[in-house]
Amino acid sequence: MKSALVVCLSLFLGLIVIPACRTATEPPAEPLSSVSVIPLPQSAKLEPGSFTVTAQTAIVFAPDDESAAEAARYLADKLGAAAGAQFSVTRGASAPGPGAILFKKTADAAPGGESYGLQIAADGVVLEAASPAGFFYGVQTILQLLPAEVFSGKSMGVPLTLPCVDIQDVPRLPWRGMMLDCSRHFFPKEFVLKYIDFLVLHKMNTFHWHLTDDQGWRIEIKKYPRLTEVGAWRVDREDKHWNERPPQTAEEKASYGGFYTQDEIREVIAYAKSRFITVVPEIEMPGHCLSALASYPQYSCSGGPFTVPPGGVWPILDVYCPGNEGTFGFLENILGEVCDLFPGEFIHIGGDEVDKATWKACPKCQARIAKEGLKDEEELQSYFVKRIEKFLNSKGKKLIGWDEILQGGLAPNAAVMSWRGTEGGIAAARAGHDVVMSPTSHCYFDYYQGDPATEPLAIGGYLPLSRVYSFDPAPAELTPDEAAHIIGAQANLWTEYVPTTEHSEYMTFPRIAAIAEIGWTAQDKRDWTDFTCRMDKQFARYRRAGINAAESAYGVRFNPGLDPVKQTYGIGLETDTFRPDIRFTLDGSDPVAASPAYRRPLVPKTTGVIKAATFVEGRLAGKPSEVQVVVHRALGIPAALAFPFKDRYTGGGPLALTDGLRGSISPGDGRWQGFEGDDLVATIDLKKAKKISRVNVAFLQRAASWIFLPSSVEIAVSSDGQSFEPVQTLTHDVPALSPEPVVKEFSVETKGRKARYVRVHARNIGVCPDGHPGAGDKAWVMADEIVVE
Ligand code: TNX
Repeated sequence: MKSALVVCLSLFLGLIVIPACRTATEPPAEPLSSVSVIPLPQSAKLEPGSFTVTAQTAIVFAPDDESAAEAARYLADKLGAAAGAQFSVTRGASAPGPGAILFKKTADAAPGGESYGLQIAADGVVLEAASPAGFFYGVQTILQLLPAEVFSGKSMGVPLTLPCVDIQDVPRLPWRGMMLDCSRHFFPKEFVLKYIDFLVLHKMNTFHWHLTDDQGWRIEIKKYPRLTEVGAWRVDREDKHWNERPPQTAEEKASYGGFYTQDEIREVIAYAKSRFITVVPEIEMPGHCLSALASYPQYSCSGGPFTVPPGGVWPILDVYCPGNEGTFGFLENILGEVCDLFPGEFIHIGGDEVDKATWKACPKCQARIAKEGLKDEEELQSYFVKRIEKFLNSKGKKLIGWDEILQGGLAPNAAVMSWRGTEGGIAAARAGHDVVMSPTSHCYFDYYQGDPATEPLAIGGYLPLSRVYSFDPAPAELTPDEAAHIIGAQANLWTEYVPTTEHSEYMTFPRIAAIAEIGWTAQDKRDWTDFTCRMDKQFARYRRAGINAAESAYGVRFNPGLDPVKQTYGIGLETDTFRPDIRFTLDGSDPVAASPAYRRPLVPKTTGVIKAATFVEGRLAGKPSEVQVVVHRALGIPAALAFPFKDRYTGGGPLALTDGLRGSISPGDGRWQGFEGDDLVATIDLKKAKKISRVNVAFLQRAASWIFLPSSVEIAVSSDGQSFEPVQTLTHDVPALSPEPVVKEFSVETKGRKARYVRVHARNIGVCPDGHPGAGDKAWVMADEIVVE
């Protein structure tokens, strides 16, 4: 084999844990879930035998119980489509004979009324519930127990066989949510209805509809027609990057966008309601409202004029003016119509990211602060939210907002949606307020779900399926009473970088399956390996349903590490899928189904590239990934650090600087290790004195992410680890504010000097320089590898 690397397949075990899961031939080491249902039911006992639905199968519900009728008809429709036959739904206290599906009402509802029980036996099916929602969820489970072909919505000639099983099921949390941002990009009503069915597939019950933001107002308000005549439209700059879109000029007409009429909104709400989904509208205030101010500039501090921005706005300075009494009248009239339209308990009022500088300079806002005896602009925001809350409460509604509504004091009855981490949610729960957890770290579906090099452009971040799944919305530090205030878990699809409906499916799937299971299944019943095992069938359902699900979970990650016993170095290859068939190459070619199969960690002998990909039944799944590997003397020797690296950029942990893997131009690729405000001071102990010819370290500069090259890099060597002899100090002449990202190598010839210890001291520039948006904030210094030759 002609290859840049010679790899011996090392014999060690443990670096890669091959998960134990049920296969046809192998009994599981740990009992895994017996049914392939997502979200996983609280208990499911598989029994021998099966039941096959045929055109003769009767669907029966109790005569005095309408609560099952809808769900029974829904099931009949789905089965009818899958069988190419008509199923009749009849009333009856018991099954007319063997072979029926009986919907049976039970008295004992779990709180929330969403529980159900399902018994499938060879002679029939009994679905028990106390509420229409319980029956509906039971039907969803029946559909998942059938072959995936059922999800195609048409007859595919497969037998409709169900395994015999006894399921008792009840959700963990009462708010299982997905948010769709229809402002940054507008999606037609038809897609919103489809999105509701995506929630149905996963037993989710809350659709958070982000209807207004700077870049578009999407809800018809009868009293203020300009909101949709003006605010729903912007100039089309879709050919440019979101953050590089010039504003509308005087000659231009805004023609890109759209909105939902009140009739359309009622249709969406009714559709959702029949599927036990509550629609929570979000009307953003006091910020993220340029589309409204472009329509009615009198409710801003400056009076405008404004246009609807076609792309990114930062900071959020043009906001509603709480010094102006008219602003409250305007917002209350809007919210009045919103309250009349949406029957749900909660109205989301946004509340995030307001830059208070405008209020600081606004005489009306300052007069309000003085008149109301407020301390500062934070309290002015709190005053604003409290007034809006009073109005919503008067309409019988509850206010929910992003965690910034905690600033200056939380409104008395408000619920909090915690997005900037979980801290806001924890504080609110401790103060007795209800909380929906939705932190960026686990719930932001606009983030990359695979290696950015192989993904469509996204806003940034890195949120693969496994990371979503690892989220527990009930933080350990809460007491049981406090934790009872965590009413929900939700994922958010912001759409700055999501221009089409196809792309929003791609970003939503498969991560929606993980957030759904977080909300539904008890924490102690969730298991990642088991989930990936069930995801195999879930992917098949998505394919049958024609959903554009991302295959990023099949993408291969390179995981360098040390064998826990032998402390030898190797590179594990892993995916977010169950028992992947990974194939790799070392010669730079793309892997094919016949390339060598990955079995155990790879031990590179020479510098080169590894490419790897996953195959499912011989077909490439996801995209091939690749990494540059450098083989050198310090490979696999953890560097001792004088200052710790930060969680945000670990580079993979303690071995990052000597793991052989080079980073890309993207700081979020998982290979760069970052130090915030501190210097990078790393010492490597080669264990015995060795001849060293050169030390090479690369640093990343990306001013837009607060990451700068070090001001200097000093390389020193030592024989005892105590007294170090400087070899050379390097500087550079790259301007700190250069707009393009730069990877710069700092290389020192050591001319065969013998040393046991090598020390790299890279001086952080400390703080972001003048002229930078973060001037004065801590700067990052970032390296991927210390190469010792
Ligand atoms: C922050 S999350 C925002 C949104 C952006 C999102 C992008 C939140 C309450 N505000 O306006 O779309 O980040 O990830």
